[in-house]
Amino acid sequence: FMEREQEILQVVKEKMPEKRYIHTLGVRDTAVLLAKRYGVDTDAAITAAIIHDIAKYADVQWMRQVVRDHELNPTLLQWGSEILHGPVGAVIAKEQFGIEDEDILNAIRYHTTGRVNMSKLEKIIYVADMIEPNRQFEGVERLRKLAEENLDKAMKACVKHTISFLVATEQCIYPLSIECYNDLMREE
Ligand code: DGI
Ligand code: FE
Ligand code: FE
Repeated sequence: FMEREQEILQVVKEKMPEKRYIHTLGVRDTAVLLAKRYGVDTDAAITAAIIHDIAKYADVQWMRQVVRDHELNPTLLQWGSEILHGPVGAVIAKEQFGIEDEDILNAIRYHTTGRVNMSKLEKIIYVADMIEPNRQFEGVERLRKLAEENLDKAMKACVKHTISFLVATEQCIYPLSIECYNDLMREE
């Protein structure tokens, strides 16, 4: 598996600036820690983590074509690369790397927005993406601490942070992000 990981990382590295690649390695390392902590397969966590941002710097027109060709949700066509890179990344994972595991594909697909009824792996990738060591924002330490204690509480706090950030910066909120937030707030 480690050889496969290095092969994928080599491809991933070429698709992004150095800084994003360092972020990718940070997400991998954090995802491994969380996977061990919460009893999730570490190879699955590594695979999802190293591929999650592969489409981040892809051309938006090309990503829109992927959405059409693969008949992904047509509402995606109204959104930019922030929302497109997850779903398109999952297509690349399947087509280019032959990943068939639906849980891994979902973790990549929903890593930006989250969704209703997320698996443990999906939550781990969402949370690891936000708290990996290179992330610096007000409140990240609290999220890191929560992630060590309780995955669901950490997920809830991370989604709350994302929604608050989007409101504060007057950005549109993708419907799945709102559904994810509602799902988490309804739980307990
Ligand atoms: O790709 P990363 O920067 O590692 O992180 P990400 O994929 O979680 O998020 C990318 C950006 O997308 C980040 O600035 C937050 C933003 N985002 C998350 N949910 C939404 C969103 N942007 C919009 N417009 N709407 C959302 O629902
Ligand atoms: Fe991302
Ligand atoms: Fe990321």
